[in-house]
Amino acid sequence: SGKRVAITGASSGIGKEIAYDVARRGGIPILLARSLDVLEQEADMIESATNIRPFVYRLDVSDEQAVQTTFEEIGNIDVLINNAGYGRFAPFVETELSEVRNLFDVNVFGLIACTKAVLPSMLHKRCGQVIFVASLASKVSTPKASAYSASKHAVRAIADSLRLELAHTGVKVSTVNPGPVRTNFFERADESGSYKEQVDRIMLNADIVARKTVDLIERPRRELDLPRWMGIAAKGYQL
Ligand code: NJP
Repeated sequence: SGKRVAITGASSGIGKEIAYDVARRGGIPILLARSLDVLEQEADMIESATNIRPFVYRLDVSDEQAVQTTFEEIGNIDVLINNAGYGRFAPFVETELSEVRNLFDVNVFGLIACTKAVLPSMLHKRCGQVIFVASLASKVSTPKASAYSASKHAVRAIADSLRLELAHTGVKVSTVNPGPVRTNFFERADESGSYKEQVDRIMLNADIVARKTVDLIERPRRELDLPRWMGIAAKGYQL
């Protein structure tokens, strides 16, 4: 389709699979993450698999200044996929406030900054799309996940508000809420391994989540829960 699709958190997991899928469908992926070397290798692999050369930029989404300058450098973007994020599953009393702040800096303020950076030109063109990778945790809270769940509730709220605000502007807003997905996410989020063990049976593969996310570019929808029964199932989980 030739659309220029910027993907944050493109160096691993869901974001990496999204990048492949965008290129396979003829779009031009713009890969963003902190690990530049990983992104460069990934771009080579995507190019040899699809003949499409992705663009690559190092970006820490929690660095407001860097977000601004990086998106200025990138220029025109048709779709922004706000995917960068991480989780920390730990008892509330054992979680330092600084950890909560850091999590919000990435999961919430990071995507606000990225979205602010791309919206003016999309509004000017009266065309564009912002896709938020939130989580089932934006709807269902589980124990030992207060900060993560709050951050994802915030993401969904931002997307819902923005969608209403941008109605009739030509800019579309979509939210994806995946259940547990087989990625590196749990290495950082769940050091005890207990959550991963519980959800292992029902984990989705990242390529499926990516495919459904990229489908939203061709057929925009407001919100997508993956899979749809997960919302009910997740209520039973104890960490
Ligand atoms: O995780 P992982 P996923 N600035 O760890 C990047 C949500 N989700 O693919 O910077 C910029 O494989 C990091 O890159 P790097 C989840 O909350 C997941 O599963 O190089 N980028 C890497 O590319 C998240 O929003 C599950 O370290 C930063 C990527 O983020 C999204 O899906 C379930 C960054 C993380 O890749 C992708 O996570 C669910 C920063 N400061 C929602 N910090 C699940 N896996 O079960 C990290 O409901 N990144």
